[in-house]
Amino acid sequence: MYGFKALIFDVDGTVADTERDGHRPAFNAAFAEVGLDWHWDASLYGELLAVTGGKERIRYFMTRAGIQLDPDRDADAFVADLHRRKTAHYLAMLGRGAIPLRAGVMRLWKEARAAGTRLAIATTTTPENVAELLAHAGEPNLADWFEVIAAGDVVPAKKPAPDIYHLALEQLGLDAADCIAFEDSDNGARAALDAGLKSLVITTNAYTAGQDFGAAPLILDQLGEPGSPPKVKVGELGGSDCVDLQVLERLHLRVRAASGASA
Ligand code: XBP
Ligand code: MG
Repeated sequence: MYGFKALIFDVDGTVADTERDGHRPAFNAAFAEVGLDWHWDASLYGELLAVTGGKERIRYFMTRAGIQLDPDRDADAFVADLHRRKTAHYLAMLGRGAIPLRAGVMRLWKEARAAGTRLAIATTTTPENVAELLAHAGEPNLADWFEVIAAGDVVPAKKPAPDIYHLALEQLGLDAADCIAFEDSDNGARAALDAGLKSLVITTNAYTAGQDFGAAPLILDQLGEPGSPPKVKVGELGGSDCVDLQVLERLHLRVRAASGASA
């Protein structure tokens, strides 16, 4: 039996490396589809990731590029249409199985499930994107493993606001102190920490490796697999060679001890 009750996973950049080779080409395909000469290369996209949410990112790009629509054009409708088209391209890519899960994710989910640990998702992307990613991850009915999937426009404010984590905790009926969160970005880390999720594991990726993750107690380049350990930046694996439930138990106990809570 473990001291924590649930694991809450971010999706983009954490569960799968979706941004550079998934969302970005899908945005570009949507721009081309409507005859826009916009193109987000990998480096520009890295800058645009400062803003979470696909619609919000399109607006941010337009502001940065000084792009103004004809005054008689409905900007919300324009952005919503572009985002709908982008989502269609992204779903098609997922449907082709183009984006695998990151190393260690499926293993840890299986370990958690076998141990009776509850699983949840808290992400900025749309619920359809989550469903399609899970549907092509190689396990039948994988989405059913998750008691809660909190995703997309269901909350007033997106990460770094803690709203989506508050919603996931509320739907789990759990306190933040009883959960461990998994994130990849500075925006995500702030959202989790501001929701009280101090037991936070960061797995960085090419876009987030240099970011500031605040008080996150465990920062690595991946979750790792037995025999293929992750690079640990902050924290320790304490004898395990990948992030497993024993590592999470030690992390959780350390965090609870540090916050003066009894084990
Ligand atoms: C990261 C995001 C998302 C995606 C694009 O989500 O900021 O907006 O970049 O997805 P996460 P949408 O919280 O999982 O890291 O276009 O569906 O918003
Ligand atoms: Mg993320």
